Amino acid sequence: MTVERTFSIIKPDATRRNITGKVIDKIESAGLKIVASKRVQLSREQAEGFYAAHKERGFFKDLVTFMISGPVVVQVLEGENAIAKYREVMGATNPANADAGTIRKELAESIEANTVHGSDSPEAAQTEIKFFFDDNEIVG
Ligand code: RTP
Ligand code: MG
Repeated sequence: MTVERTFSIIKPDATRRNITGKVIDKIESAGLKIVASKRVQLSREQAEGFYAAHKERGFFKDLVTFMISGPVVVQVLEGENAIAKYREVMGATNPANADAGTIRKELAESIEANTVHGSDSPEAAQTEIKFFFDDNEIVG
């Protein structure tokens, strides 16, 4: 059994629609434990830094503009195989392709306004957690 931590963002489409609780319910129902959480307004510089790996992609500018369009909730999730498990709970990037029962199938608006972010590897999880949280803000 591998207990891991992953990094989650509840995106501006969810805070705007006041459905962060529905997202959190999906996370907790899957057995993932929220060990850190805060609501923040990202600056353009922060969002560009966070998504630096995507900066050559055609959707980069729109993605950054969307991610700063309102507050987000950043969280650290802990559990067995948390990284892969959360990606499953999230569903496919495009909600049209997401499986039934996933966050994106049930709640997302579009391929861009897709409600949640989750780390896609252990390396990304570590970098992304450090981007937003000090060790003393994470209580396991
Ligand atoms: P995330 O990083 O947010 O967890 O999502 P992901 O791995 O499923 O998707 P990724 O390919 O990493 O893309 C990052 C975010 O960019 C937006 N996106 N827009 N307009 C488009 O074609 C497009 N493609 C991706 C989405 O918000 C996606 O989550
Ligand atoms: Mg990604």
